[in-house]
Amino acid sequence: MPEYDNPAIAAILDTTADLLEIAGADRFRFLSYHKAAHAVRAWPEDINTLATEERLTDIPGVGKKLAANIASILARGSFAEFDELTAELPPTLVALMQVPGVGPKKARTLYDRLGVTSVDDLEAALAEGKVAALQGFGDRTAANIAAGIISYRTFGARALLADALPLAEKVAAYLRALPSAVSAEPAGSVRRGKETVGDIDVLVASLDPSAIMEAARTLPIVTRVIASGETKTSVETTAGLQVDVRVVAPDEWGAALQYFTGSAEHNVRVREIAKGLGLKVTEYGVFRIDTGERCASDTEEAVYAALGMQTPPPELRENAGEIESATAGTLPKLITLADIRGDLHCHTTATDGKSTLEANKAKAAELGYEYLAITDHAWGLRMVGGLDLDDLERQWARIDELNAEGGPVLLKSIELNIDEKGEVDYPDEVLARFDICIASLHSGWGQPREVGTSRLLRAMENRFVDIIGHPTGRILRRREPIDLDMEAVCAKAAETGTALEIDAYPDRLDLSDVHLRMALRHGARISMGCDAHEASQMHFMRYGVSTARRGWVTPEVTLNAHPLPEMLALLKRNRTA
Ligand code: DGT
Ligand code: CA
Ligand code: CA
Ligand code: ZN
Repeated sequence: MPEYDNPAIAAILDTTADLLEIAGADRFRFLSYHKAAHAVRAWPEDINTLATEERLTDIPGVGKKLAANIASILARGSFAEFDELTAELPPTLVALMQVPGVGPKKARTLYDRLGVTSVDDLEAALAEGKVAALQGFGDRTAANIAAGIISYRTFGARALLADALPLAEKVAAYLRALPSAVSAEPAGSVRRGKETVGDIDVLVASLDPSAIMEAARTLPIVTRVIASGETKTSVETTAGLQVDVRVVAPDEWGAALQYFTGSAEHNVRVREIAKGLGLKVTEYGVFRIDTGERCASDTEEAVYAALGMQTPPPELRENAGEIESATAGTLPKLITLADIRGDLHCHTTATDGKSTLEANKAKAAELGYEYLAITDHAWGLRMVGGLDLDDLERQWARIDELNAEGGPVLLKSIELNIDEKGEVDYPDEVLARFDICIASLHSGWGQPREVGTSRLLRAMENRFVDIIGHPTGRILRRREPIDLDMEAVCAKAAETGTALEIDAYPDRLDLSDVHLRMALRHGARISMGCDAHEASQMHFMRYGVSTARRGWVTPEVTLNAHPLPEMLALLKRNRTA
């Protein structure tokens, strides 16, 4: 039986939820699987340990029934309800739902009426005009779906970093521990910290390639060997992700790691520069073109040094200026997880969070934080029980008590909702009583760019709005960003002293790397928070840090890389005019 880890279990629970939705199950039933999947993914302990100790129900949202289902997956790869569902509906249908323009109902119709079970089938049906001919579809819907397929092929089929990175680290650790392995590290987009990845690349140094290839084919998480040669093996894993394992000689390690970390664009530019120096860079080393002599290969630092460059952190390797900066010796000192002194975005049971103030504080203490901003939803978001004044007084009183006990300081904060006009909840005299206010858009998809932009600009003019939360509202693989003039947003943020957030929740990572660089260029400050709806989700900060690094973010510009008094002094509300 192949081994399942937390993301692999979460993937099956998500598939179950999607199949239930396609099957027309009621909302609570399929949402309960999505919620459990989220929680399993975020849970810091290994699912197998929990199962062995019969503690699966420790995970929030996992009751007796779900616990039994998870135990069944661990034992035999499936569970009764999943078997029933997949007897009726092929599990590949869930990929259809990820195509923008195709929801659960359309997926069902496409399957029932046209026998479409995959994105490839869908593409064929579109080409034959069968989709447009379906009742309730028509030419416009068909064109919309065709556009959706292009977007799906570019983004939708990719995995979240938070699912891929732990798996990549596990595979690397497993291979590194082999007696025949000298070293093993994740490479590719995972090493670059990209928010979504196509596949996982792991590089191994060894003098016994066949032993490494054998180990790669028999990794405990393998469900299928896609291809296996002398130096490269590709396998499919229980999480559905492809893993490519490559093996190189130990003295080629640096050159191979440089090559397979990519990005392809970075490598192309590196090779151009090398050529100008009379050098040739391959996955085997840096060579002099005239004599063929190898000048560097064993470490990445040696490879870049041979080209007269500093070694760019992997997150920067996108040919977006890092090569010029590395050549000039001016690479920035990027933020690291160790720089983070607190988390500026989390929810509690007072609104739609699953953990109490106490549990969140305990987690902040465990992570070594100095402070934690409690940012439940404000009144305007009534659908999630947004807080009224009485609720706030109650929460503040409890925060005072908890702060009196020492440990990480809980900050009285809120996630305000930016309304259609750009106004936020509560009158100024209430807003003035918070330590920090985040304000976020929770609506506006499909609005003209000017409307969304002016809502954000207006919100930033409010002197009590310290931070704009998840500025574009994107949900990776599910929801496009709100159309905004980000140059104007970043300029306004800098002008008003409003920080822009990196929401570190794995499917948000919003601001993105590109927008972060824009924000920095305008001189805006950055704030980081996990948007945890469960205390364990505060572990997501590492993905926010990856994104920050990809955006060239330094600790200086990051609010929560500063000690509490300095951080507070940097807030808009505390600026002296
Ligand atoms: P992904 O998997 O789509 O998220 O992105 P990567 O960057 O991990 O791409 P992948 O897995 O195809 O290849 C890993 C790295 O290996 C890539 O970043 C650069 C290098 N590489 C692989 N094949 C090629 C190639 O044909 N040309 C170039 N220039 N580089 C390649
Ligand atoms: Ca890859
Ligand atoms: Ca690959
Ligand atoms: Zn939030």
